[in-house]
Amino acid sequence: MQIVIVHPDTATAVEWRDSLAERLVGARVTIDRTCEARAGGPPARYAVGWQPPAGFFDRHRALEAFFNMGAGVERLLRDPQLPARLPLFRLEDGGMGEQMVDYCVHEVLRLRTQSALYEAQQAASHWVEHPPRARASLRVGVFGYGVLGRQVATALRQLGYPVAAHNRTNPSGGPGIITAGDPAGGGIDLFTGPQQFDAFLARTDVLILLAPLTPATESLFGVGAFARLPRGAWLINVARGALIDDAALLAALDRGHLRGATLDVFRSEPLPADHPFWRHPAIRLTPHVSAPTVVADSVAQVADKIRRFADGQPVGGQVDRARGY
Ligand code: OXD
Repeated sequence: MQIVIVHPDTATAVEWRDSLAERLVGARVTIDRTCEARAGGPPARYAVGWQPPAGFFDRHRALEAFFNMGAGVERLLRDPQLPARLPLFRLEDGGMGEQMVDYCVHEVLRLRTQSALYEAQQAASHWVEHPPRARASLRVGVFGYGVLGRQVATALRQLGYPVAAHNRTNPSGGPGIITAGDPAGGGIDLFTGPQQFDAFLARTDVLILLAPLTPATESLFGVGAFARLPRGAWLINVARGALIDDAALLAALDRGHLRGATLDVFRSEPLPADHPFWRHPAIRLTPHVSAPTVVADSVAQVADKIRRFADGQPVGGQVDRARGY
Protein backbone atom coordinates (compact mmCIF):
# COMPACT_ATOMS: atom_id res chain seq x y z
CA MET A 1 0.00 0.00 0.00
CA GLN A 2 1.46 3.38 -1.09
CA ILE A 3 0.64 6.45 0.97
CA VAL A 4 1.87 10.01 0.43
CA ILE A 5 1.96 12.59 3.21
CA VAL A 6 1.63 16.32 2.51
CA HIS A 7 1.88 19.08 5.12
CA PRO A 8 3.35 22.62 5.01
CA ASP A 9 5.44 21.88 8.11
CA THR A 10 8.20 19.32 7.49
CA ALA A 11 8.50 18.17 11.12
CA THR A 12 4.75 17.42 11.21
CA ALA A 13 4.98 15.55 7.90
CA VAL A 14 7.84 13.42 9.28
CA GLU A 15 5.92 12.66 12.48
CA TRP A 16 2.89 11.57 10.47
CA ARG A 17 5.00 9.47 8.09
CA ASP A 18 6.73 7.59 10.90
CA SER A 19 3.63 7.09 13.05
CA LEU A 20 1.47 5.99 10.13
CA ALA A 21 4.15 3.55 8.91
CA GLU A 22 4.23 2.07 12.43
CA ARG A 23 0.46 1.55 12.46
CA LEU A 24 0.05 0.33 8.88
CA VAL A 25 2.67 -2.40 8.78
CA GLY A 26 3.76 -3.13 5.22
CA ALA A 27 2.63 0.25 3.86
CA ARG A 28 5.16 2.43 2.02
CA VAL A 29 4.66 5.92 3.44
CA THR A 30 6.57 8.80 1.85
CA ILE A 31 6.44 12.57 2.04
CA ASP A 32 5.44 14.50 -1.08
CA ARG A 33 8.38 15.89 -3.08
CA THR A 34 11.13 14.19 -1.05
CA CYS A 35 13.86 11.97 -2.54
CA GLU A 36 12.21 8.87 -1.12
CA ALA A 37 8.93 9.82 -2.84
CA ARG A 38 10.78 10.31 -6.13
CA ALA A 39 12.71 7.05 -5.78
CA GLY A 40 10.12 5.19 -7.80
CA GLY A 41 7.82 2.32 -6.90
CA PRO A 42 4.10 2.21 -7.51
CA PRO A 43 2.27 5.57 -7.32
CA ALA A 44 0.50 6.58 -4.11
CA ARG A 45 -3.07 5.28 -3.70
CA TYR A 46 -3.85 7.31 -0.60
CA ALA A 47 -2.88 10.80 0.47
CA VAL A 48 -2.92 12.06 4.03
CA GLY A 49 -2.48 15.78 4.32
CA TRP A 50 -3.25 19.33 5.23
CA GLN A 51 -3.42 22.19 2.74
CA PRO A 52 -1.75 20.44 -0.20
CA PRO A 53 0.15 22.95 -2.36
CA ALA A 54 -0.77 23.80 -5.95
CA GLY A 55 0.24 20.95 -8.24
CA PHE A 56 -0.13 18.21 -5.61
CA PHE A 57 -3.06 16.47 -7.29
CA ASP A 58 -1.32 16.68 -10.68
CA ARG A 59 1.70 14.91 -9.21
CA HIS A 60 -0.43 12.14 -7.68
CA ARG A 61 -2.88 11.02 -10.30
CA ALA A 62 -3.45 7.49 -9.00
CA LEU A 63 -5.00 8.58 -5.69
CA GLU A 64 -8.07 6.68 -4.59
CA ALA A 65 -8.79 8.77 -1.47
CA PHE A 66 -7.56 11.84 0.41
CA PHE A 67 -7.57 11.85 4.22
CA ASN A 68 -7.55 15.38 5.63
CA MET A 69 -5.42 15.96 8.74
CA GLY A 70 -7.94 18.42 10.14
CA ALA A 71 -11.67 18.92 10.43
CA GLY A 72 -12.00 21.86 8.03
CA VAL A 73 -11.89 21.14 4.29
CA GLU A 74 -12.78 24.55 2.82
CA ARG A 75 -9.27 25.17 1.41
CA LEU A 76 -9.11 21.67 -0.05
CA LEU A 77 -12.45 22.12 -1.80
CA ARG A 78 -11.20 25.33 -3.44
CA ASP A 79 -8.21 23.57 -5.08
CA PRO A 80 -8.96 23.78 -8.82
CA GLN A 81 -6.97 20.59 -9.44
CA LEU A 82 -8.85 18.50 -6.90
CA PRO A 83 -10.20 15.56 -8.92
CA ALA A 84 -13.98 15.73 -9.05
CA ARG A 85 -14.66 12.22 -7.85
CA LEU A 86 -11.81 11.71 -5.37
CA PRO A 87 -13.33 10.62 -2.03
CA LEU A 88 -12.31 12.99 0.79
CA PHE A 89 -12.40 12.22 4.47
CA ARG A 90 -12.04 14.70 7.30
CA LEU A 91 -10.75 14.14 10.80
CA GLU A 92 -13.50 13.61 13.36
CA ASP A 93 -12.41 14.91 16.75
CA GLY A 94 -8.79 13.63 16.61
CA GLY A 95 -8.18 14.84 20.17
CA MET A 96 -9.73 18.24 19.39
CA GLY A 97 -13.02 17.74 21.23
CA GLU A 98 -11.79 17.89 24.81
CA GLN A 99 -9.57 20.89 24.08
CA MET A 100 -12.44 22.72 22.41
CA VAL A 101 -14.63 21.95 25.40
CA ASP A 102 -12.02 23.34 27.81
CA TYR A 103 -11.42 26.48 25.73
CA CYS A 104 -15.13 27.31 25.49
CA VAL A 105 -15.92 26.38 29.09
CA HIS A 106 -13.03 28.59 30.22
CA GLU A 107 -14.42 31.56 28.29
CA VAL A 108 -17.94 31.04 29.66
CA LEU A 109 -16.58 30.71 33.21
CA ARG A 110 -14.67 33.97 32.78
CA LEU A 111 -17.97 35.68 32.00
CA ARG A 112 -19.74 34.01 34.90
CA THR A 113 -17.00 35.00 37.38
CA GLN A 114 -16.55 38.49 35.88
CA SER A 115 -12.81 37.81 35.55
CA ALA A 116 -12.10 40.72 33.22
CA LEU A 117 -13.60 43.15 35.71
CA TYR A 118 -11.57 41.84 38.64
CA GLU A 119 -8.35 41.69 36.59
CA ALA A 120 -8.79 45.37 35.72
CA GLN A 121 -9.54 46.15 39.35
CA GLN A 122 -6.42 44.34 40.56
CA ALA A 123 -4.31 46.33 38.12
CA ALA A 124 -5.71 49.49 39.75
CA SER A 125 -5.55 48.14 43.37
CA HIS A 126 -9.28 48.60 43.49
CA TRP A 127 -11.49 46.55 45.90
CA VAL A 128 -15.11 46.44 44.74
CA GLU A 129 -17.45 43.46 44.92
CA HIS A 130 -19.98 42.92 42.14
CA PRO A 131 -23.10 40.77 42.34
CA PRO A 132 -22.40 37.32 40.87
CA ARG A 133 -23.76 36.58 37.42
CA ALA A 134 -26.42 33.87 37.40
CA ARG A 135 -25.89 30.94 35.05
CA ALA A 136 -29.38 31.61 33.74
CA SER A 137 -28.18 34.99 32.47
CA LEU A 138 -25.62 33.26 30.24
CA ARG A 139 -27.75 31.37 27.77
CA VAL A 140 -25.28 29.59 25.55
CA GLY A 141 -25.97 29.04 21.85
CA VAL A 142 -23.71 26.70 19.92
CA PHE A 143 -23.86 27.28 16.17
CA GLY A 144 -22.91 23.97 14.53
CA TYR A 145 -23.92 20.74 16.23
CA GLY A 146 -21.35 18.38 14.77
CA VAL A 147 -18.71 16.24 16.46
CA LEU A 148 -17.19 19.21 18.32
CA GLY A 149 -20.30 21.37 18.79
CA ARG A 150 -22.13 18.53 20.47
CA GLN A 151 -19.33 18.04 23.01
CA VAL A 152 -19.15 21.73 23.85
CA ALA A 153 -22.94 22.03 24.17
CA THR A 154 -23.17 18.93 26.36
CA ALA A 155 -20.34 20.04 28.67
CA LEU A 156 -21.90 23.47 29.23
CA ARG A 157 -25.33 21.95 29.75
CA GLN A 158 -23.88 19.60 32.34
CA LEU A 159 -22.42 22.61 34.14
CA GLY A 160 -25.93 23.99 34.46
CA TYR A 161 -26.05 26.64 31.70
CA PRO A 162 -29.14 26.94 29.52
CA VAL A 163 -27.86 25.62 26.17
CA ALA A 164 -29.26 25.62 22.67
CA ALA A 165 -27.62 24.56 19.46
CA HIS A 166 -28.29 25.43 15.86
CA ASN A 167 -27.67 22.94 13.10
CA ARG A 168 -28.28 22.89 9.36
CA THR A 169 -30.49 19.83 9.81
CA ASN A 170 -31.85 17.87 12.74
CA PRO A 171 -29.31 15.05 13.31
CA SER A 172 -32.09 12.74 14.49
CA GLY A 173 -33.94 13.27 11.22
CA GLY A 174 -37.00 15.01 12.72
CA PRO A 175 -38.08 18.46 11.58
CA GLY A 176 -38.50 20.44 14.76
CA ILE A 177 -36.86 21.67 17.89
CA ILE A 178 -35.59 19.15 20.41
CA THR A 179 -36.75 20.91 23.51
CA ALA A 180 -35.09 20.98 26.90
CA GLY A 181 -37.73 18.59 28.17
CA ASP A 182 -37.03 16.03 25.46
CA PRO A 183 -34.57 13.35 26.61
CA ALA A 184 -33.35 13.04 22.97
CA GLY A 185 -31.87 16.50 23.29
CA GLY A 186 -30.15 15.90 26.65
CA GLY A 187 -31.62 19.19 27.82
CA ILE A 188 -30.27 21.07 24.79
CA ASP A 189 -32.73 22.96 22.61
CA LEU A 190 -31.91 22.26 19.01
CA PHE A 191 -32.85 24.82 16.35
CA THR A 192 -32.54 23.83 12.72
CA GLY A 193 -32.24 25.47 9.35
CA PRO A 194 -32.45 29.12 8.26
CA GLN A 195 -36.07 29.36 9.43
CA GLN A 196 -35.02 28.94 13.10
CA PHE A 197 -31.81 30.99 12.90
CA ASP A 198 -33.30 34.24 14.18
CA ALA A 199 -35.08 32.56 17.10
CA PHE A 200 -31.82 30.82 18.02
CA LEU A 201 -29.95 34.14 18.07
CA ALA A 202 -32.67 35.96 20.01
CA ARG A 203 -32.30 33.56 22.99
CA THR A 204 -28.46 33.50 22.98
CA ASP A 205 -26.26 35.48 25.39
CA VAL A 206 -23.04 33.62 24.55
CA LEU A 207 -22.78 32.62 20.91
CA ILE A 208 -20.20 29.92 20.16
CA LEU A 209 -19.38 29.38 16.49
CA LEU A 210 -18.39 25.81 15.73
CA ALA A 211 -19.66 25.31 12.19
CA PRO A 212 -17.64 24.65 9.03
CA LEU A 213 -16.95 27.41 6.53
CA THR A 214 -19.18 26.79 3.52
CA PRO A 215 -20.88 29.06 0.98
CA ALA A 216 -23.91 29.00 3.33
CA THR A 217 -21.98 30.09 6.45
CA GLU A 218 -19.48 32.55 4.95
CA SER A 219 -20.09 36.02 6.48
CA LEU A 220 -23.34 34.75 7.98
CA PHE A 221 -22.54 36.66 11.17
CA GLY A 222 -22.81 40.22 9.99
CA VAL A 223 -24.88 43.29 10.79
CA GLY A 224 -28.22 41.42 10.74
CA ALA A 225 -27.17 38.45 12.88
CA PHE A 226 -25.42 40.61 15.49
CA ALA A 227 -28.48 42.87 15.77
CA ARG A 228 -30.63 39.82 16.54
CA LEU A 229 -28.50 38.83 19.54
CA PRO A 230 -29.66 40.32 22.83
CA ARG A 231 -27.82 43.47 23.91
CA GLY A 232 -24.72 42.56 25.93
CA ALA A 233 -24.13 39.22 24.19
CA TRP A 234 -20.66 37.73 23.86
CA LEU A 235 -19.27 35.99 20.75
CA ILE A 236 -16.79 33.10 20.80
CA ASN A 237 -15.43 32.08 17.38
CA VAL A 238 -13.45 28.83 17.34
CA ALA A 239 -14.52 27.74 13.85
CA ARG A 240 -13.32 29.86 10.95
CA GLY A 241 -12.70 33.61 10.75
CA ALA A 242 -14.70 34.04 7.56
CA LEU A 243 -17.94 33.09 9.31
CA ILE A 244 -18.02 36.64 10.60
CA ASP A 245 -17.96 40.01 8.93
CA ASP A 246 -15.07 41.75 10.71
CA ALA A 247 -16.37 45.28 10.15
CA ALA A 248 -19.84 44.37 11.41
CA LEU A 249 -18.34 42.81 14.55
CA LEU A 250 -16.27 45.92 15.26
CA ALA A 251 -19.33 48.12 14.77
CA ALA A 252 -21.48 45.96 17.09
CA LEU A 253 -18.75 46.10 19.77
CA ASP A 254 -18.19 49.83 19.38
CA ARG A 255 -21.82 50.68 19.86
CA GLY A 256 -22.00 48.35 22.87
CA HIS A 257 -24.58 46.01 21.40
CA LEU A 258 -22.11 43.15 21.85
CA ARG A 259 -20.22 43.22 25.13
CA GLY A 260 -17.19 41.41 23.80
CA ALA A 261 -15.76 38.64 21.67
CA THR A 262 -13.24 35.85 22.07
CA LEU A 263 -11.64 35.11 18.72
CA ASP A 264 -9.33 32.20 17.98
CA VAL A 265 -9.69 32.19 14.19
CA PHE A 266 -9.42 34.91 11.55
CA ARG A 267 -9.99 35.54 7.87
CA SER A 268 -6.28 35.92 7.40
CA GLU A 269 -3.87 33.96 9.63
CA PRO A 270 -1.55 35.01 11.16
CA LEU A 271 -3.76 38.02 11.89
CA PRO A 272 -2.02 41.03 10.27
CA ALA A 273 -0.27 43.23 12.87
CA ASP A 274 -2.33 46.28 11.88
CA HIS A 275 -5.72 44.54 12.18
CA PRO A 276 -7.98 46.46 14.64
CA PHE A 277 -8.91 43.20 16.43
CA TRP A 278 -5.45 43.17 18.07
CA ARG A 279 -6.06 46.34 20.03
CA HIS A 280 -9.81 46.36 20.57
CA PRO A 281 -10.53 46.51 24.34
CA ALA A 282 -13.57 44.23 24.03
CA ILE A 283 -11.75 41.47 22.14
CA ARG A 284 -9.81 38.57 23.62
CA LEU A 285 -7.69 36.93 21.00
CA THR A 286 -5.67 33.71 20.66
CA PRO A 287 -3.70 32.50 17.59
CA HIS A 288 -5.83 29.53 16.37
CA VAL A 289 -4.94 27.33 19.35
CA SER A 290 -8.34 26.40 20.76
CA ALA A 291 -7.95 22.78 19.64
CA PRO A 292 -4.82 21.67 17.81
CA THR A 293 -5.02 18.12 16.47
CA VAL A 294 -3.29 15.55 18.64
CA VAL A 295 -1.04 13.61 16.26
CA ALA A 296 -1.20 10.24 18.08
CA ASP A 297 -5.04 10.25 18.17
CA SER A 298 -5.32 11.55 14.62
CA VAL A 299 -2.87 9.01 13.18
CA ALA A 300 -4.77 6.17 14.87
CA GLN A 301 -8.03 7.47 13.39
CA VAL A 302 -6.64 7.97 9.89
CA ALA A 303 -4.92 4.55 9.90
CA ASP A 304 -8.27 3.01 10.78
CA LYS A 305 -10.03 4.97 8.04
CA ILE A 306 -7.43 3.84 5.47
CA ARG A 307 -7.79 0.20 6.52
CA ARG A 308 -11.56 0.38 6.30
CA PHE A 309 -11.45 2.12 2.92
CA ALA A 310 -9.01 -0.46 1.54
CA ASP A 311 -11.30 -3.27 2.80
CA GLY A 312 -14.36 -1.68 1.19
CA GLN A 313 -16.00 -0.96 4.55
CA PRO A 314 -17.92 2.25 5.36
CA VAL A 315 -15.64 5.10 6.48
CA GLY A 316 -16.78 7.95 8.76
CA GLY A 317 -16.21 11.62 8.04
CA GLN A 318 -16.68 11.49 4.27
CA VAL A 319 -16.94 14.99 2.87
CA ASP A 320 -20.13 15.84 1.01
CA ARG A 321 -18.86 18.31 -1.56
CA ALA A 322 -22.27 19.80 -2.31
CA ARG A 323 -22.73 20.57 1.39
CA GLY A 324 -19.15 21.82 1.75
CA TYR A 325 -18.01 19.71 4.72
C1 OXD B 1 -9.09 22.02 11.65
C2 OXD B 1 -8.37 23.11 12.32
O1 OXD B 1 -9.84 22.26 10.70
O2 OXD B 1 -7.40 22.82 13.04
O3 OXD B 1 -8.92 20.87 12.06
O4 OXD B 1 -8.72 24.28 12.18
